[in-house]
Amino acid sequence: MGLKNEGLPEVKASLNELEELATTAGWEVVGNITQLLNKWTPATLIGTGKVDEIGHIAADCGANFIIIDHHLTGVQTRNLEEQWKPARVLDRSQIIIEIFAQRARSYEGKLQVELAQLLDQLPRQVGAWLGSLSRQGAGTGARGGGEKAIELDRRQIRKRVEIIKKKLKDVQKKRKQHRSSREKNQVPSFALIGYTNAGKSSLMNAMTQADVYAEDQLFATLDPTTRKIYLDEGSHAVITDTVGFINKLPHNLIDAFKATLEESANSDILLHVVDLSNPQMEKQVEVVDQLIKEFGWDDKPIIHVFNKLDAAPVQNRFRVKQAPRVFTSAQTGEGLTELKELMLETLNKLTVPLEVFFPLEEKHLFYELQKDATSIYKEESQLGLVCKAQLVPGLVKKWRDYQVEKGSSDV
Ligand SMILES: Nc1nc2c(ncn2[C@@H]2O[C@H](COP(=O)(O)OP(=O)(O)OP(=O)(O)O)[C@@H](O)[C@H]2O)c(=O)[nH]1
Ligand SMILES: [Mg+2]
Repeated sequence: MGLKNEGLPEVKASLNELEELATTAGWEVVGNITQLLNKWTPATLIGTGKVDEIGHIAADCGANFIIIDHHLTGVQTRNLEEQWKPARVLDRSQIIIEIFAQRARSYEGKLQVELAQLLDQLPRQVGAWLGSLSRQGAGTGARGGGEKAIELDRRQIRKRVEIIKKKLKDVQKKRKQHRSSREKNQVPSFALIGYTNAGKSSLMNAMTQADVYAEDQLFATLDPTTRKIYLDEGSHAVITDTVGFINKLPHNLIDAFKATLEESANSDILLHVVDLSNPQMEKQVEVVDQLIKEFGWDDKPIIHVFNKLDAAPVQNRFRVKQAPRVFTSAQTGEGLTELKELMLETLNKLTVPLEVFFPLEEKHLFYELQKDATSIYKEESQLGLVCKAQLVPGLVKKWRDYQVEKGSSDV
């Protein structure tokens, strides 16, 4: 069920996506209903007439779940479930969290999902309890016991939240160690980000010969994966594939998945992957841009990668305004060379050129410089080796003794 006090096309698109989410969760969608509303009814969100109508339709179809494309408070869920039983009621956030729960494979992923579930449960629980009280018209006498029970539940949830947070901290410490060794070695990093199902994992596979799970389903990826990527002879970098975004991504999930998102936060350059074939392309870009801002990633260089070129109507290319950009197909391989060139070019903007000369007896230093450089070329002569490399500014002084002076031409 979709509802909104905005335009109809937006509501329909969002509802289609909700259907996709339900299918992804493994459910069969038997029907959908849309209502445009100017104001909400506090107890049930939608008006009584509509509540009855949906109740009848759901009973006719034998629906087990009714999903509302809007946030529901605990009271509202409770009240609606009462009216629509035996069907259960979920809202958009809950179905997204449900999918994450089904997908989570790693220890860290599972902890993060459980944390999101608990954080989601806390406020709803109180609301639901208050809702049931007001329906029963319970007096203060009845309240005491219920209040204690709810407080006990809440205390237990909070306790569990603390335990999970601590476990997550331990896992994250290990991950940080990995990352800091990478950072010490100054390996430049890219992060694939973007709307779910845009083709991030497919691009990762196509560019690195990795074998990351890529599937036509929302949130196929939950755990981040990092691989080496060769952009050019003598250059080295890593690329991280991570969880996708969606419109109205639940905040509890964002909070719980902070560590996963940090993998992208720590990368030098973002690759914002967009599904060029999706009719909702602009809206999806907007959602991702908004999250980029919210996470404070907007000071990083961003390359826009318009993927699924093979499946997109030709005119979609003309709708694209973002720069720098590249059009790709992870499926056919089209545009991947251009993408790698653009990645290298962007990387080179973050680094500075260095020209050094190694006399014959110190030729082996080339290999050390290679480790520091994001790209390197060499020319051998009888006297030694001239190397042209790109380095992050901080590493240049290490090679000062070998640096070729500007204007000198005696090597
Ligand atoms: N036609 C076409 N399909 C593609 C292309 N790239 C990816 N796909 C398909 O799009 C679907 C989603 O691809 P993924 O790589 O899993 O997408 P993702 O962005 O990693 O998605 P999440 O991990 O769910 O966020 C899969 O069915 C891919 O086969 C492409 O260039 N062309
Ligand atoms: Mg993926």
